[in-house]
Amino acid sequence: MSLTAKDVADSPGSHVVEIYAKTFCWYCRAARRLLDAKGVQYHEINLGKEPARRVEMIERSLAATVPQIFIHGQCIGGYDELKALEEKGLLDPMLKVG
Ligand SMILES: N[C@@H](CCC(=O)N[C@@H](CS)C(=O)NCC(=O)O)C(=O)O
Repeated sequence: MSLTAKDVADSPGSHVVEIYAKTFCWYCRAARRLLDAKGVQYHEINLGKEPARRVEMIERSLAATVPQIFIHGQCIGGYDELKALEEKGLLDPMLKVG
């Protein structure tokens, strides 16, 4: 099986913000809402549509709950951690680091 350009573009670590999520998940919705309110773009991996990528999420985050959020390829945790970073004023600096 050969990789498409989309496969490469969507490969792990290729977006500044990545979220592994499910459609019917309160914490996923809250995370999207926080990022949307800040105007932050993110790449979402919907495990409902791509269930095989759950293994990838667990390997990268060492966690099995959704959402799992990555910034510059580094796992920051779920919604609670995202919200805590925002409340401490640490999220914006993390998003800017190249
Ligand atoms: N503290 C976590 C809670 C995440 C959580 O409990 N997510 C639920 C879905 S809303 C979950 O993953 N449940 C297990 C599953 O769906 O496999 C966070 O802030 O993200």
